[in-house]
Amino acid sequence: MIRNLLFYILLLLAVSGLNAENGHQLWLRFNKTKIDSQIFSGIIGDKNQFAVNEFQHDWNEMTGKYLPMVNAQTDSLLIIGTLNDKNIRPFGLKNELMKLGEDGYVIKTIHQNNKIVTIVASAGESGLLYGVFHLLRLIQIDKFSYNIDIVEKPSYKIRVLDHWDNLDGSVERGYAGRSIWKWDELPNVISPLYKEYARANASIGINGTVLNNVNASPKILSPEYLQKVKAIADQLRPFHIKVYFSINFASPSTIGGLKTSDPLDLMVKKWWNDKANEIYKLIPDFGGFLVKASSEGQPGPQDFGRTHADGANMLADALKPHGGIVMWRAFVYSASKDDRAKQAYNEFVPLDGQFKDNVIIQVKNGPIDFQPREPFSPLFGAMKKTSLMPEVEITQEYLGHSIQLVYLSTMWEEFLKSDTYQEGIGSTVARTTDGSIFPQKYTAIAGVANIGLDSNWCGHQFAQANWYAFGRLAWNNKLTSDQIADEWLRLTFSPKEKKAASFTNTDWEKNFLTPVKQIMLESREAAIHYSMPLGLHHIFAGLNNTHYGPGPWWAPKGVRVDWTPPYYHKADTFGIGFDRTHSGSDAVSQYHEPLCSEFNDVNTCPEIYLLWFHHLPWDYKMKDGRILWDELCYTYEKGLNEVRQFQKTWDKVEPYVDSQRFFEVQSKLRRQCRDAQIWKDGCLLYFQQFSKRPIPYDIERPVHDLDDLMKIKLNLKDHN
Ligand code: BDP
Repeated sequence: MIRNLLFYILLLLAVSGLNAENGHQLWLRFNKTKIDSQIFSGIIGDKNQFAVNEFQHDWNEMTGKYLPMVNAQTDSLLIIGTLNDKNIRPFGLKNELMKLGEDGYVIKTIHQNNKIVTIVASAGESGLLYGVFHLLRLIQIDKFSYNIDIVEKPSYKIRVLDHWDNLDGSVERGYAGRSIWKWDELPNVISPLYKEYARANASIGINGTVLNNVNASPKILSPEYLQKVKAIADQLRPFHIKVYFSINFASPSTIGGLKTSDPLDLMVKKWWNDKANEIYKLIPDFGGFLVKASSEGQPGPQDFGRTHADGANMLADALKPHGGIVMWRAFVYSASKDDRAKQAYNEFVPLDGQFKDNVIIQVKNGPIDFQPREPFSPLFGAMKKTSLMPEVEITQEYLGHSIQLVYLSTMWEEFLKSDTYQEGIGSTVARTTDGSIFPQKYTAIAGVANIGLDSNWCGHQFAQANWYAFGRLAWNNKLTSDQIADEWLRLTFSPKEKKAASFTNTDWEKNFLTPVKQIMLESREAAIHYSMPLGLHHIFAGLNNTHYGPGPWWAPKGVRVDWTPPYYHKADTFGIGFDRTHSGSDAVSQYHEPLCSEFNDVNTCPEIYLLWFHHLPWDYKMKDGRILWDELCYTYEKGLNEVRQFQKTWDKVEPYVDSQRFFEVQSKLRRQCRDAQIWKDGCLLYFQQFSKRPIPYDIERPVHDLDDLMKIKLNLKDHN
């Protein structure tokens, strides 16, 4: 009996050992990357320096030993230090490093008297850590050489993850399990995850964390919770990550005992000033507040007849003496008759120039709400005397949760490179926000985190790539999605890890890297094809407000119209699409020329935005000669086929991936295919009621009935 038990325990251990590759190490898989330990023979650096220790730790994982600390030159020496370090000073880098700022760094190899010296140097401690991670990355992916000359400076000064985590442990729009912040246990119990999280972020240059949901509980400002925040801040600080939190604008009255939260009230101002003092006493490097106010039912200055500027400036004044900032969100819209896409611009542009210099307006990439594809928000470049920061959504609220493989870097790249024309050709969103065009005291970018307690952090192995890509683009907004995917795949599925004897690096690149990278690069476009092609947007099922499956039909009586899909697609017997031209809602006028005319004219409007800006007849002739209805059908079909192709491609890479991650991704792709079919069938059968045209006969017939689909509630629980 006992023997049997032992046998089963051993078997279980063996099996779990074989399958233990859960992806928890993210892209930091040093212990799995065996490298040539001859690259360096010794290191000069301060033993107490955090970056030096990080290097030694990871080097040890890769080679099995620490690099010997030496005093004098050896054959291939590594020197790590800041500009004031006596070992760095002789290289005469001071001016260069000063220009790169605290976070910037250089990595150079210098050939001196037959010796090779590699240096990692920076003006600040943070830059040194980023430089070390960059060097490690190069070593990990075999891109290190003795002819290296790297100079890096981040595109944005502030690079934050916004956690939509609630204080009860749930995560709004989170698909990777519960919150990693264990509020109940804090400050007494410190989860080891906090440090792991901080290290992962530092490795890609993220330097800020907003701990809680923008729909904020006032409780975060209570003395009890401030102690918890302090405990987290203490864990993140060594990794140069500042803590921020979202505040509830009504806090002075809800927890402060005041009669009002009017931003112009003297008692209210005093309350916030006192609160800021209390916070900074505990957390001297506290980053500041993120504020969702007068938006989707959240309290705000408009409750008291005040403007966004009044509200933001009052908080900015409280934080200013401590060096803190206010990230004030422009995600505002009401149930008014006006087109939702126009409202943020209309509210904020008139306030340009009225905000204090430590306020940054946080603007979502598109004018509606993180849809699979939107044109950029016209606010970018339009507020010339106010700092703006882009907000993108890493968590896949509208792009398949953690069920679907959708690589978002291509979406952000498209957005950052969009030309606003506001200050002439080349006024891209990136350049209007990173200080290249407007003199901004602070530059920043935010991504809504996709992190939770799931063992792989993000719910889907490939969702890790979105966290990675956000960090890399925040660091360098000129990187391409191809470069980022390449880097991430090499780090995360290193060829060194599996069956090393049975395939060469070239095999791996040909049979794994190339096809899988292609899946990643095509995945967002495929998701658009099978869900909301040609400029369609927000046609999700309203059921439980999940934003997962299709629901172009969803419009129950009594629900605000701008929360129902027909408001957005406007399908009728004439045609489909939202008329935002001069003769419609005139949203086009919010774009600078030549975009305004280009979007307004159906002949020049890019087809990817066609139904975003135009309501067109079903038989409208597309550029390829098809009528609009047919084009819609072919595009949905194309999207479904693309996912099927992803499935086939993934199945072929099995020899190159550990079994756990292989099967996890495989089963999620299977589900993605089923759901893409539901999107295709649901949307085509529904829109067909208006178009009254056949689905072109060379297209695969729908396999579902519309009636069934209208009742279906995709069982998200299975995969979340
Ligand atoms: C929407 C989400 C909602 C958020 C809101 C926001 O559905 O959960 O609270 O954005 O950004 O996309 O404030």
